[in-house]
Amino acid sequence: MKKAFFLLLISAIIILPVLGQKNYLNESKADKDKRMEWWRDARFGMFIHWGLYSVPAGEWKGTTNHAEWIRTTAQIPLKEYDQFVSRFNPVKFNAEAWVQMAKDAGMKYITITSKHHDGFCLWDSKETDFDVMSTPFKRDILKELADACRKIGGIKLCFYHSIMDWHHPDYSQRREWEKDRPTTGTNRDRYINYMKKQLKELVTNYGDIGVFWFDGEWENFWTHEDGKALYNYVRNLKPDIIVNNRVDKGRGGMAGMTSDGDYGGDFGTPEQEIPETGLPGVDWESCMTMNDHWGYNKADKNFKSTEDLIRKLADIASKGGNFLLNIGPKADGTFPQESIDRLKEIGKWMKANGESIYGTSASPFEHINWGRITQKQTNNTTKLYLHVFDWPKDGKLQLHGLGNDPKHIYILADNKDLEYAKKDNTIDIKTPITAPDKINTVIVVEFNGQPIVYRPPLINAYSDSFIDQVNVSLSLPENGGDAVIRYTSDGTDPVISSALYKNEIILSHSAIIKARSFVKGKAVSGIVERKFEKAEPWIAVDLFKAEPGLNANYYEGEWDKLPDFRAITSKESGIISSISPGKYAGQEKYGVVIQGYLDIPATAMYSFYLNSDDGSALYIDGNKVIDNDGLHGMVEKSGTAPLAAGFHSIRVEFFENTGGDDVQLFIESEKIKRQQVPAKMLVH
Ligand code: H79
Repeated sequence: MKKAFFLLLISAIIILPVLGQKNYLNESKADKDKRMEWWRDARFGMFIHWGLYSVPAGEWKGTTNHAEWIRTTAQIPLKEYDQFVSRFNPVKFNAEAWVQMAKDAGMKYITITSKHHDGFCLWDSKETDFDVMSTPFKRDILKELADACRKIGGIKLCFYHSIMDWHHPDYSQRREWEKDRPTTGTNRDRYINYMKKQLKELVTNYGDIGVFWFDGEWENFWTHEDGKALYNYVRNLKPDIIVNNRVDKGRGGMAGMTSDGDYGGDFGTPEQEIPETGLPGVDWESCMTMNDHWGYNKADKNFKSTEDLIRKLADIASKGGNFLLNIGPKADGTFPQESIDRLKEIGKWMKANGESIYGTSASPFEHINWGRITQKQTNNTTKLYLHVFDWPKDGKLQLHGLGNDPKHIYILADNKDLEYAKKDNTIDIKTPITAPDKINTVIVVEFNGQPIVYRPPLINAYSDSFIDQVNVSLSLPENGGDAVIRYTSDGTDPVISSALYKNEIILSHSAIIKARSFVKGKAVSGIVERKFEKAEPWIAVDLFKAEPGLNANYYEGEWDKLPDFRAITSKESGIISSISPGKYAGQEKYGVVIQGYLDIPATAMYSFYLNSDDGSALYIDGNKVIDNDGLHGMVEKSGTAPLAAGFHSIRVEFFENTGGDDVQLFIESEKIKRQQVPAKMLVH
């Protein structure tokens, strides 16, 4: 004992100072809160996707649906792609103008691509010539932005840095179609070192960097161990830096939140989507394009309206998240005019209403039908900010479920007081007949102390359908005051004489649970309900012989939805060990039908998640479980199936038109953590 302790002590004394490396993966909540403070207050940032790909502007040999992925989506050989280096000359680039536009829009940080997947570096890097100094422009873009941020003030500079790299030879994973880049002699440690040295340049030479925003972590090249190590590496370089969850392997698809487990990363990264609800205590940032591409695409005029963007910002803030809104600058160094216009309009709204966004936290209310709510506490008062999207036509806005009285209600933009009356638990606010702001008028409801908010209870259960029985628990949301829960299971509305909830409800028959909060014998919330259905498990089949893998049949053709594959002759077939595009990966205009059996370990309700770009469908035992058809980017759809233990026939149909191509299937049950359907479950 003593000896072991002594050895431990000695090694700690010797090794720790030598390496000087601290483990930040078990940081205390207090330390993290301190580090995240500026970021949580900021709520709104600008994403910038800029690089060589702005030169082709989305067009390659007549196809126009490309952007920052163009090298892969148009399958451009490296030698040809490298020629953009001599054509990158953004003479109109003006760092101060960019920073000023972000600031005037009400944004608090800029996250720019120091390096995207193509591997091109926007700064003067000692580690590579594939950087801006090799272009005719020869100016360190990140340096100029860093200087501009310092000069103008109020904007933190952050870097997006791709782990995946389609240029560096030692990033040894290749695109399927890339036959001219052999991987012999590659060395993954050398690549990781390259990345580390570059990250060191970025934190050392560009002022006070706020965030490292990693991406491209999903390929097999990158491991969970790599993720944890890189997280610690950059935290050791700059202890107060904030790092997104894509540094490690914990993110769940495009929904972007980190799965349970010991993963590195400080915030979740939903991409092109806004979560249904926020999660208490979880930091996240939705990143989104203004049109349909991240990098500049000259043909893409599908810009979201200013109304949509302002409401998305309020929606995100009302759920406790940040909004990272993207700009794809042009090859001449200017922003697209459509983006400039929208930034200006958002800025106008933010100037009058920013207080309802910055430093706010998630709404204490459930769904509100006229808009969203954010809140902020200062000293002894709490302000609720009502973001009214749908202005009341009858001059009366209602807020339900309040246990105490406000002290003051007014319109944020002009400080105009509004009259109100409170009866039972509802406030009626007298509103002008026309909306002061057609997009989003913010009304402030101010309280001494905190508002008491009575919300409907939560109905918690693993899933809505079950095989033998389901355990249902009811709970009150936070700050529910002195409310109790009453419920019914016979379809009637809960009243004061309905059952008082005490213990978990165990259902063994189909039923509708309805629940409601009560205070002092009076209903104080709306009613929530959830329907639970008992299902018969689909019976398993006997297999005489089961070989590993599934049969894949490959088809060629151009479709915009799944064709009737049974009516077409397949070009090729083979066995694959996962649901994937198989040997056609990276190609265009093809379809794959994957068939065989799922070896289900135990009788249970299973959830499936089918991700694909473009369309796909999942059939189990001949039933269509998921329809994810149509032309689209990576989209996830889900479905459930009650399955008896044993073999079940599975069929996945998938097609790819142009652009990115992928198909993946995830499985989950009460007992099995969400995961890609493992090879051991797939047989034929
Ligand atoms: O930089 C922009 C895009 O170029 C980049 N992220 C934003 C911020 C991006 N890279 N890839 N994609 C977007 C789409 C990739 C989706 C997938 Fe996956 C990768 C599908 C399957 C692997 C991630 C991991 C989503 C599902 C599993």
